[in-house]
Amino acid sequence: MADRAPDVSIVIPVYNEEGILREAVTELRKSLAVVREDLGAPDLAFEIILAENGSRDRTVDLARGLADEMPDVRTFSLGEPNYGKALRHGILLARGELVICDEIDLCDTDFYRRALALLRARGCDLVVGSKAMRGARDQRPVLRRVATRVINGMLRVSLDFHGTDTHGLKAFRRAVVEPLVHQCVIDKDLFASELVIRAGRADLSIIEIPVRLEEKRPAAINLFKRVPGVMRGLAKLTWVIRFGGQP
Ligand SMILES: Nc1nc2c(ncn2[C@@H]2O[C@H](COP(=O)(O)OP(=O)(O)O)[C@@H](O)[C@H]2O)c(=O)[nH]1
Ligand SMILES: [Mg+2]
Repeated sequence: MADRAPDVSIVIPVYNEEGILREAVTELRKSLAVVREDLGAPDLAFEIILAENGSRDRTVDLARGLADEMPDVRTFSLGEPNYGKALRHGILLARGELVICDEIDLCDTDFYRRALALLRARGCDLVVGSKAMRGARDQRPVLRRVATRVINGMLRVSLDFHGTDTHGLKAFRRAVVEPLVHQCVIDKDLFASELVIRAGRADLSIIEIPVRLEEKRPAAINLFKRVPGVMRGLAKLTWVIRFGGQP
């Protein structure tokens, strides 16, 4: 059993999360038992990849401790803070046929259950958890909800994006999405958006499902501090995708 490749890899970028890391991972592993049961797949094997970079608190030590203690947890640490780079590296390390991208303040196993049911029934290649579509319930502060819609609006106008969300929860068939990960050129916050946009343009079969978003703690980085980087990322993304230019 120890050497068996996992069926599903859960990739979670983590940055300065000493306050919730151990509890979140412990809870997540417990909830996975319920997911297996709900899916009628008692043998479904998961791995959890904690993709860290740049933390200045005890996150790295804690993540390593968890990985030593728990056979299904792996971690790596990459240097300067960079959400997209960590997520990308985590996806490329994933061994499961299916991959779930989550966030440590969400660990939304209800999304896992619904997304895995769709993927296992071969209903699609990529499931995007949307905070903004009909049926979603986003309990973040109003400014953050508005920011999500503004970014989506910009992606629609500049890149002809047809969905309602690109950031956050995702699940996909690794063999189909991995080649797109290699094509992505944007890191930081907008890597996930580039991946979803490339998936749409590559005609992958994508299903958005509504999620209920309840964060275990407020976002660590101030929204306004993220604006310049996101705007630069959007400009670069538009240039690269629309005009095929090199960054
Ligand atoms: N590796 C890594 N993870 C990050 C970074 N910034 C945020 N994260 C993680 O990404 C997830 C979402 O971050 P959060 O602060 O809640 O921002 P949100 O996406 O706007 O809600 C959490 O698991 C964070 O620990 C980063 O620079 N590097
Ligand atoms: Mg969050």
